[in-house]
Amino acid sequence: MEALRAVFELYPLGARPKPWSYGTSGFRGPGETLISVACRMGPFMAIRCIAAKGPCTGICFTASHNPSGDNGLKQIDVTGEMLPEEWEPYAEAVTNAATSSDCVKSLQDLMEKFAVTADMLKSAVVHLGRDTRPTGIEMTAACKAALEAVGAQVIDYGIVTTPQLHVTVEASADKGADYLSTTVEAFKILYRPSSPQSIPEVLVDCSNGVGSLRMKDFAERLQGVLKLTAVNTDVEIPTILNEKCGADFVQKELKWPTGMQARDSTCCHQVSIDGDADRVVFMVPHSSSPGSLALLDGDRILVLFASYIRSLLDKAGLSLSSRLVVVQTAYANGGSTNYLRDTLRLPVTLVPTGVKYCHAAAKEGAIGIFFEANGHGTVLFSSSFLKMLREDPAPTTAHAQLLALSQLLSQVCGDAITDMLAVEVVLAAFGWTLETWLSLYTDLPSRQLKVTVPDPQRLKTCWDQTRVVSPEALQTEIDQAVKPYAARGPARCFVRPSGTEPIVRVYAEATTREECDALAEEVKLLVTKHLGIK
Ligand code: 16G
Ligand code: MG
Repeated sequence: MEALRAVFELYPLGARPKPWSYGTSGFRGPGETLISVACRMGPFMAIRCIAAKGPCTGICFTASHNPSGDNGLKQIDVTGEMLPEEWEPYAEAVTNAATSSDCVKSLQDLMEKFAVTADMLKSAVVHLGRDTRPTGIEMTAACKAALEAVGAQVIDYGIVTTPQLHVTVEASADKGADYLSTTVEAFKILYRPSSPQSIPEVLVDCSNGVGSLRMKDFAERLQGVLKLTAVNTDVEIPTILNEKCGADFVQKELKWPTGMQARDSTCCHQVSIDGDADRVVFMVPHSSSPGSLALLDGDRILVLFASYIRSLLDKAGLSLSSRLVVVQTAYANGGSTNYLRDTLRLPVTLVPTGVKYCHAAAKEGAIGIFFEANGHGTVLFSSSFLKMLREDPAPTTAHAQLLALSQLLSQVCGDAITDMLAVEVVLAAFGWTLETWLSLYTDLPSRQLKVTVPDPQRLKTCWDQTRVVSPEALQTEIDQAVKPYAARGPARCFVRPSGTEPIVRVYAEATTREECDALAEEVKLLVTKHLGIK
């Protein structure tokens, strides 16, 4: 452990505004402050690999849709899924240890707790990957140095999308499959356009991030099947990453990303993915507001996938609606939840914000579909359901299609590119245009606001984040504020501390845009009244 301590000395804990906190999806902050975190998390993930008896774990250095100066770590467990929540406090203890010796001690405590010896660490394997941010190079180097100091094996994939690294870890554990070949083959089985003329060109805004590299691979492999054109692919100029482009920009600003504009949607589908390619949204020209766009977000992708899977199950003669689990968060637009419940007859399981909660809930089903409104999501198929499909003595085409869908869609995290391909599969199967898809239901007007308060984490909510638990009086006053709006139609409002920014978020839905704005502003004032103004 002396060698490890010496490496930690090279990458000391830098200045940081406050102690590191794991957050919604892993450590995130200004890139240069994360070098020591990357260094420390290397041996940490080696310990996790041995403790969980896996062939390997992984770390992807990415800050997703954040500005290019930020960076982050997405830690991948032995299954290819996210690090289990119980391990988050251990990770925080290691990253916040004051000195190199304290950090070694903290890792040793963890090894003792999980009966991992220094010798065992030599058989650990940790996969590393990074997005296109420049600080990822130094983070990788620091992490590698610490892993080598404990004798663990490092496999560095260089620049990869987050979903791709998740799949390489999963593949070692399970399938041994190749990401591109598996997904492309599955797509070719599933994609059945009614005629060559009906095949749209798919224009993909890649946010000037790592997704552009993978998109080129897919475009090449799908030549003659689907025309994929990547836009915003300049990974050489770091400052333009996520700048006026990408899924987060489009979803929050409701604006066309750089390089895109209203186009005839019958021959051109326009799509936007985020900086690490794990979120996707579709866009269509707004019917009544020339030049602007209507968004086909994660809620609508969920509804589309749920409709498709229902139809495949019917065709396969399998009735499993009770084991078809549909998962949303409180940010899901009420219009989508109503459509799922009333038209598709699928009740929704509500979970806290963050893929880890959605994923865990979706795993409960024979088939579990989850999407956050912001475009994170996938469809999970249980191994027993897949086995049943494979072994059914009277298989139908729908059986094969369900199996192919489980190959196309990531089983370990949301993948923007394969989600996008699956949307094309469903639209072609139903013969739907983007407008038909958009017309399935109407969004309830909604409004999101950020509130800056001295200590956002003082705000505590109930598990699904729909109600404030503390300060208690805040919820009572929010209820009072919502009442007059609810008397005029469906209205709701909730607040929660962000897990990625030092702010509180307010979300309001009401019958008109004006009412949403007014309700959100009222509740914003209540938040500052109870939590103070910064
Ligand atoms: C992260 C989460 C995303 C969540 C968002 C919420 C993952 C991979 N990503 O981006 O699921 O919607 O945080 O951000 O889990 P917030 O806590 O700032 O509202
Ligand atoms: Mg992302």
